[in-house]
Amino acid sequence: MAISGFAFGPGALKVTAGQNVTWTNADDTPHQITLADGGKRSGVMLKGQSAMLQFDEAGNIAYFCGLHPGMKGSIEVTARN
Ligand SMILES: [Cu+2]
Repeated sequence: MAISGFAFGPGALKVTAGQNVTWTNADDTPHQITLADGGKRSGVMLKGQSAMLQFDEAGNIAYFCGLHPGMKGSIEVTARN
């Protein structure tokens, strides 16, 4: 996943339960992934840095940037077969 221009790309992502998602910050400004349900947050990513979160349970995950709450994204986690 890219973070560029104060946006997550792609804004909506589908993964299978158990998968990791990695974000890499291309902006000069730091960003941080914060799950909207309050469960997990990443470290702050400076330019060029990455952060990874693992999603073990199926469901729709909404997240935002902890430093810029107007930056929003979502991940659809589907159950493993
Ligand atoms: Cu941000």
